[in-house]
Amino acid sequence: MISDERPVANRAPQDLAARVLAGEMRAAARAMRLVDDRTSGYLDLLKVLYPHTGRAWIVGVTGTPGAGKSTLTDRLIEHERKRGRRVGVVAVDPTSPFTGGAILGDRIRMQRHFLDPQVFIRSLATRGHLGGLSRSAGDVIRVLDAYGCETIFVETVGVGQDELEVTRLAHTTIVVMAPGMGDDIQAIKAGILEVADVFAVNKADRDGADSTVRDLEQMVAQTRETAVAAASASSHSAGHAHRYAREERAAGGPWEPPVVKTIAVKNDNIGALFAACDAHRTYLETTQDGARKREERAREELATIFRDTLLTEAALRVGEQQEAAVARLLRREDDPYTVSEALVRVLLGGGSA
Ligand SMILES: Nc1nc2c(ncn2[C@@H]2O[C@H](COP(=O)(O)OP(=O)(O)OP(=O)(O)O)[C@@H](O)[C@H]2O)c(=O)[nH]1
Ligand SMILES: [Mg+2]
Repeated sequence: MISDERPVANRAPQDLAARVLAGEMRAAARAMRLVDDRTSGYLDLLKVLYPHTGRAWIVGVTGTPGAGKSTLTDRLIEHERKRGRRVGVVAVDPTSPFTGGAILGDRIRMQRHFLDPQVFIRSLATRGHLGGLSRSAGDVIRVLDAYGCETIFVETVGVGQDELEVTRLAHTTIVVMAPGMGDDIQAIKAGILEVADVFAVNKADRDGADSTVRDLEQMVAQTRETAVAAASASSHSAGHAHRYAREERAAGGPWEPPVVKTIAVKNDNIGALFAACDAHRTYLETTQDGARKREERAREELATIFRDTLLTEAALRVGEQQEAAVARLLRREDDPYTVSEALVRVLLGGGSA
């Protein structure tokens, strides 16, 4: 990777962190590169920054390719800037880091914000992250959060498992669809529906927007009915399902993703989209269901970092033995289950592989 800045490895992480916290843009840029490249000292930097994180509202923008995610994000940035907020953007590029195609496209679509010192845009390639995409994206988001970005947009194409995992970093996720994607709705049902907090049916200036809205609303209703039916089946009591539905509503939950029509290119209905996102934020902050989701996020944050730390440590300690075991597997002298258990024992200091 070509770097346009001086190396940072020799800088004390504390100094860099202090400059990030003071709101120095160049320091934030440097910190993000350090974190993404995992240059030595990056963990110390993250440890110093972490206590200053947790204030940003992280909004995921995902959906099918070309649905208008970047154009919409550009409008949402504008909306937040009008409220005087400092904004961060992490654009996860679906293409190869060598073509730079989509990164360039996103830059062009958001370029009017590039000169605004209160908007920080960072692109991440899908591949080439040592601890996985979602770990890298999470670390970059934490730097933006510490730097003082109040709202952070994360744009991903919701196709692969990696990208879906990145979506889990968000507090509120907008799934962007365009009209005439009936088959896509079927295809994404499994993955994207469960991460959607708000649906945007963008390109509402095109035919078929209303029927896409209907399809999505039907899906949301089906999900609700399934939940009610499940509650009813588990209680075996007549009338429980209705009571369940009533109580859930009275308790303010569960959240049902609203469907909002937008025309990003004409800045049409962006306020309504943002109002839906704001309502979701309030829901997260004020309901029990929201508290559960916050807990789930914290659990996943720790699990991602713990898994990565464990694998890094394991590679250091038993990497060679793991390699040696491959030869034994090839000769069929061993099975991978026994080998893995033995490696874990070595790792925990209780034996040899
Ligand atoms: N007609 C119409 N076109 C739109 C609208 N919003 C975006 N577009 C156009 O759709 C094309 C794709 O928009 P992008 O914002 O790049 O879409 P994207 O989802 O970010 O695309 P990828 O990141 O490549 O997946 C561009 O040519 C936009 O100008 C809209 O509301 N109506
Ligand atoms: Mg885009």
